[in-house]
Amino acid sequence: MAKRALITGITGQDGHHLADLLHDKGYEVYGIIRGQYNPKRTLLEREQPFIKLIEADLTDQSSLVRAMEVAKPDEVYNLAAISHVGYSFKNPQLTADTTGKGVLNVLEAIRLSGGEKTVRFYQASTSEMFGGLDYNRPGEGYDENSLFHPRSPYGVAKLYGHWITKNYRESYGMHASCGILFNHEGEHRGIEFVTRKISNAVARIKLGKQDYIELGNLDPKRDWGYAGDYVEGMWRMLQQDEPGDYVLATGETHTIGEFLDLAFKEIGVDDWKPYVKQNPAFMRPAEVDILLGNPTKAEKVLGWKRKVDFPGLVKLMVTNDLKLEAQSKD
Ligand code: NAP
Ligand code: F7E
Repeated sequence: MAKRALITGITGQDGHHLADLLHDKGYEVYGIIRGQYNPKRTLLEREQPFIKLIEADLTDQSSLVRAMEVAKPDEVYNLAAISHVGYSFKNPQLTADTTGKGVLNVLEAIRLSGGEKTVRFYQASTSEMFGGLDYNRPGEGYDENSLFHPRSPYGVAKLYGHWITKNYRESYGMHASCGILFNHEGEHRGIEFVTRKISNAVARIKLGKQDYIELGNLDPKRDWGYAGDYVEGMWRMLQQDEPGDYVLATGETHTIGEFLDLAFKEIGVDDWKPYVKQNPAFMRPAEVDILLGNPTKAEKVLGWKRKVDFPGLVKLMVTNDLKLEAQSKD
């Protein structure tokens, strides 16, 4: 019989990639969609008609219990969250309710529907829990044993989600795993994140639709990988006999300036400075200066390794946006 998976955050970047991966593996895929009118629904129904959608919200416990009863999943992937760090400073309580307490709501829905011994659970933890203060082992990268020091309401809420997942593993013997994922990007990345904002603007500049791009702090460094590679790691975590925590990262870190270098080179521009303006509106009250991950455990235990490298990622994103922008009128 086909395995059944329930994905929260199905309309997000990772939800898109993971649904495709599980469908290809023969799973029956259920996805939670929120809101009485969700504009992403039409696109999703067109591009991924195999997904069975269930209306629910991470802040509404009863809706999650109903989702469990409808989907009867073998595996639950909790990807839903307020995931934008800048937005979380402006909406900290909503972030706590969704990104933090929402995790508890999903775990309780599994228990209330009798799945605590049978359902395998994945929690989308994040490198933002480390906070980028390089006081652990400078230069070596964060691993599963590094100290946490979140620097945003998002990071703090995710840390609650991380620990409550471990707590349910230890208290109730649940097969509950946390993937501590470093930044991952790609063609389905939201336009509000810096990589997609850049790849989209570069395409528009090339096509004469836009003159420049406004950005915040250009100095932070990120360990950027490709989302398609990372969902494979999520799935592998739930196939292990024992649950656990795993860092997924590339082991390389790059500045936003380096991303701009490669992205503009794709359209034949060597010096991007005339096309970039700095706008303090995109800066954050506290910044995560550097993120670098050490994925050794995932490579050894899960046999996972990223396939797309940094230049390949930038190329993939700019190429995709050039195609989309050439097709769209605005
Ligand atoms: P994303 O594109 O921002 O997607 C977030 C998803 O959460 C969307 O489907 C959104 O639905 C849904 N959502 C938000 N509030 C909800 C609520 N109250 N009830 C139900 N659904 C809700 O995020 P992503 O990049 O795919 O990331 C997936 C997960 O991994 C997130 O938890 C994120 O925090 C975490 N993570 C991401 C990265 C990364 O680099 N991408 C790294 C580490 C961890 P709508 O479409 O309706 O808004
Ligand atoms: O910012 C700087 C910004 O919003 C990256 C989420 O998926 O990864 C993501 O969080 C850097 C930051 O991603 C702009 O200040 C400059 O230093 O693309 P981002 P993020 O904050 O790293 C982690 C791992 C997650 O878990 C999150 O869910 O870029 N930056 N100028 C800018 N950032 C944005 N968004 N927009 C700018 O104009």
